[in-house]
Amino acid sequence: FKATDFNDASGGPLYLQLHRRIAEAIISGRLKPGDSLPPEREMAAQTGLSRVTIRKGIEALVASGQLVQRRGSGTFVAPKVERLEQALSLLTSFTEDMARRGRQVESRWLARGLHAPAPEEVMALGLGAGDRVARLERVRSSDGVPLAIERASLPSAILPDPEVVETSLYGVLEARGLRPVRAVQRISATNPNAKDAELLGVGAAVAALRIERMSYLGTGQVVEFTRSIYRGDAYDFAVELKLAP
Ligand code: 16G
Repeated sequence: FKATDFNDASGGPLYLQLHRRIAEAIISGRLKPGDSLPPEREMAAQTGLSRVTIRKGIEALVASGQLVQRRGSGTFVAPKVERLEQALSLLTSFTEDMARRGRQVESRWLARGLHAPAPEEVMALGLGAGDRVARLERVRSSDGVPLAIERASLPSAILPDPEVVETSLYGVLEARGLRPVRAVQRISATNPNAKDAELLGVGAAVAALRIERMSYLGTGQVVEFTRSIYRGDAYDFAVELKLAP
């Protein structure tokens, strides 16, 4: 961009002109997924716009997910994510889903430990007085792209040692004969909050899916109560429907 790109008089507010220019460059492919934008002060020098105007012009593109900002390393054109089709009728784990697609799994731990349960967890897990809860909170990525944030709560009777879970929770449960065999899931539309948007590397104005899963052993005992935020631009959930009886 150069100073002559921006017209004070007729083109509307300068930050919107910048916003439009960047959006056009992304659509036309002149800026490609993963490309970095020059630092704010460099853009200001190139365009003659103030740093405040530059920041404002970029802000809305970050909120809409077209640009991503990584603390300390700058502003980038959002990487293109490949959409994944996820069957809704099978009780699988994230690790299994990705392995089936031949993809690598990475988990970034946000929290993993035993806690006194919150009222919501007591109710969901049917905990007794004095029972503890194992909490596993992680950003789940595949091939370097964050796809979901999962916050799982399990009765400590099921998982007394949450720190043993390194990669697959269902893997650990399976080895102990505690793999859930049934689950109920609820999916609803949401926008991620600012913190979750940053963890997922998306803008806070993008669409996301909130998924709650309650899973059970064959005996009916609750195994997990998991609340997740899945990226709306990365997932298609698909299910086969049958004629109602
Ligand atoms: C899935 C489940 C989650 C479960 C996790 C275990 C949803 C929508 N999905 O992602 O409830 O805790 O698998 O995965 O909640 P893991 O065995 O790879 O740790």
